[in-house]
Amino acid sequence: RRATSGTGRPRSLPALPLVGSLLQLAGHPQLHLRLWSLQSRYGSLYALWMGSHYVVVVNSYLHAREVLLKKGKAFAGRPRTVTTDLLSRGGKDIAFASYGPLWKFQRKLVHAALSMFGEGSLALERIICREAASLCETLSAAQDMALDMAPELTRAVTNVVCSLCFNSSYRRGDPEFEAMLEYSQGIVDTVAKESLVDIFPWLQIFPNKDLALLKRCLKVRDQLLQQKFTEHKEAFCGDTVRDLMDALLKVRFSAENSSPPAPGLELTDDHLLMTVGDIFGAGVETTTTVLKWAVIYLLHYPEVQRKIQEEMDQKIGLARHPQLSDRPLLPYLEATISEVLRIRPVSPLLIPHVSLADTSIGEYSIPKGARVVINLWSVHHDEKEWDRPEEFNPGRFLDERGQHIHSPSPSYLPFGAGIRVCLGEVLAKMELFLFLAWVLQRFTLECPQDQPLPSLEGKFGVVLQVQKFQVKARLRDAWRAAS
Ligand code: HEM
Ligand code: PLO
Repeated sequence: RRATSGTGRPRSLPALPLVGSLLQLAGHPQLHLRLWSLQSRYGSLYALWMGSHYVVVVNSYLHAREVLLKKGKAFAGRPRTVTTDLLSRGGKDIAFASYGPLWKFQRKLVHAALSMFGEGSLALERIICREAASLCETLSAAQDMALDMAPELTRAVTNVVCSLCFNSSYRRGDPEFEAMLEYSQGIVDTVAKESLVDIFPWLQIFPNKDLALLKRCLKVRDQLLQQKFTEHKEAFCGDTVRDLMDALLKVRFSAENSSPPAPGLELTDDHLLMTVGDIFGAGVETTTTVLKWAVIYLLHYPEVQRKIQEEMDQKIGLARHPQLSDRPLLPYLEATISEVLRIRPVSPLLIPHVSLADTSIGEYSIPKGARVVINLWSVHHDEKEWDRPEEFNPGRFLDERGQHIHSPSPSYLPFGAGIRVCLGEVLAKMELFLFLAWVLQRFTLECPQDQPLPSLEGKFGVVLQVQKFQVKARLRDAWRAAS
């Protein structure tokens, strides 16, 4: 037996012909929690059948690291499903495209573009601060009223990615922005959540409410993307690259002028549009979700909010705005962000991986073509690794003196790891830091008096969504006095 192959298959949930193990999963809409609790009966690594698909579920960080890092390439595939194929026009994007030369090329291009416009660039910091200022103005205007912060946070985050992708932004009440909010919600509600059509593709021939909603939303998204694409093609002159769309257009034009085209690396219109669509979609939904979770936890733990504000008062004061170079000065805020990403992982099951060859995880052999689901929820709530995992405690990310941030356990992978690691980690962290610092310097966030604290229970889907809630943003006395 070769060293890479294990001794046997992981233990499997009972499975019936055709439906597989669905009886075990039916009636549990919070799939991450169900897969987490099945560990007690089947161990941390087990298998199940989603219809005819063999799925391996990983719940421990050792196995997760083996899949993502040590054997990253062997597990770099993605499954094709009905909903993600619709979203990405058959895997022409990055996130839902399987491993291959074109996927690698798209990742490299986006990575280069993000480093050019974003990470480490003053221009991006200025854009985020502009949006933070506008968010604070909206909160000021709503002084002491119960406010649904979600659309305000979304607009702030959207404008940052909009600047990066399209060199544009939205004003409050802009109808295009309202349309975007609506279609994106529809997509989040219907895509990649192991719904029945994804398990039984033949179901798509029957009328299906979710699928119809997804198609309707994609039509609106496609119009928006197409319009941006047309505008960019018309304005593109080859010299100035203003945004991600220009950067991709430039690669396209230089490929057209070089003959013969590099084999296997032909970036079609669809590839270009789906790539931008991914960055735009991921850029909006992930960061916004984390900000909402952060606000919810600050409402539940006012002492954490107070500590962040004390740290800010001491290190930055009220006479100037927070900036990125303040990150090392504000370890408690950074620790709070880390703790939010642990306790409510945005992507509780990552995106499923697929084994590209016969391989193994731990002592178990895994056949080529297996879907591998990494349960990040389990990894972030493992009692062997985390002291009282359901307790929100930013302090666990700080050293004894509370001066430096550190990762207390290898069981922490909010952005995944390895060759499929998140492309937006640096950008997301810049935004989370600046938005929260700006808001908390000026306001104390409170739960409106007549309302219960917002729910800490997430709603499973392609991102772990929050339930609707309202906030009262009270201008801090210190800020009022200082200004
Ligand atoms: C993939 C987390 C923000 C772009 C992922 C994955 C995770 C993740 C867990 C899947 C890794 C895997 O399947 O193994 C997060 C979190 C974010 C965030 C927690 C915010 C706090 C962003 C942003 C962008 C982005 C802002 C865009 C600029 C992507 C892309 C992929 C990805 C394109 C797919 C990578 C691939 O399949 O090769 N992210 N993400 N993410 N993320 Fe993020
Ligand atoms: C969010 C809704 C958008 O309208 C389309 C979209 C594109 C990329 C997806 C994103 C959605 C959800 C979060 C995803 C992202 C790619 C990587 C990211 C799945 C569906 C994560 C967290 O893995």
